[in-house]
Amino acid sequence: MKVLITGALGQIGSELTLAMRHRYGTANVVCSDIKEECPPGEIAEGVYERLDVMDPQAIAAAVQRHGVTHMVHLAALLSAVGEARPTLAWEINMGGLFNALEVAREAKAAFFTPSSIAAFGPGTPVQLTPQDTIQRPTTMYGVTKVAGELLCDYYFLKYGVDTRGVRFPGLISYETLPGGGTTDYAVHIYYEALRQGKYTSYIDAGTYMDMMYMPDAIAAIINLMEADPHKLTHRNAFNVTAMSFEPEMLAAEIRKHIPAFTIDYQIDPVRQGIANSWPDSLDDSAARAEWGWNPQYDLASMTSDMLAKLKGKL
Ligand code: AKB
Repeated sequence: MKVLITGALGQIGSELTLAMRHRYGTANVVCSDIKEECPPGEIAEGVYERLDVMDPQAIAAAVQRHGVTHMVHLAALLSAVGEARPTLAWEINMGGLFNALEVAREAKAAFFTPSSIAAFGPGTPVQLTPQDTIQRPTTMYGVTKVAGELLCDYYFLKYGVDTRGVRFPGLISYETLPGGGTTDYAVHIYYEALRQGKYTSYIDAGTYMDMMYMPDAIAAIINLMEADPHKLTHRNAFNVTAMSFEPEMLAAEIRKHIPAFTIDYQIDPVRQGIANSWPDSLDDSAARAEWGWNPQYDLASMTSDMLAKLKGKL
């Protein structure tokens, strides 16, 4: 197994690279990103390729050079940045995905790329959103995620590329900050709780979204990639979730560790509008049945761990 991860210096990739190197061997996981240099640290101990996913020849050359058998395509713009720069979001999210899929087809490489809760829209059932349901998102990010799911299915059905994906909720982690998503508040709140003892949320009280702690997200990617293909009825992409909460619930959980913590609100209409268009909670029973999805962290255990880890870091 030789894995190439694109966008590997981002929030997911920086942790996935290390987890995969631990599991498959440092020499077997190529970290790639658009950044010129890999920042110093543990991730720099393995192979680094500077790779622009808009350059198909460069992706193909890297895949050939390293004898890649599995690709994890993470390079993408998130929802809030996507609304600010929709043309760029379309170009990178769809153009980059198409380029990467073409390389996977030529190289006969297995392929994982994440979708998102953003693949749903206002017409989707809000509670326990089913695996197979209406997908009419109203954000450019969401449009690229639905189109991406369809494109991955197409490459599987037409060319036999082993494409797999999950619809990630908001991901919470302490290693690398998320960049430009709607759910980012649920990461920033922990930093500000420790730094300032208070947080001003751009997402309103009462706005529920699905969330997940990064160790579960990493396990989801690895477990789905390793799953027996004969057991997969679905492929692109599985609903996965670990918890659903709104800002007041998160603040109350933080208060169990930092009793003086306070939250107030200054709503960002763009990100609030995006959040309002997404489900409150997903039904992830297909992932549980087909490849054994079973998240380990809930809001309480995630909050204890986040605060402990971040305290050390800050
Ligand atoms: C975002 O908020 O854009 C992402 C996502 C849910 O895909 N975290």
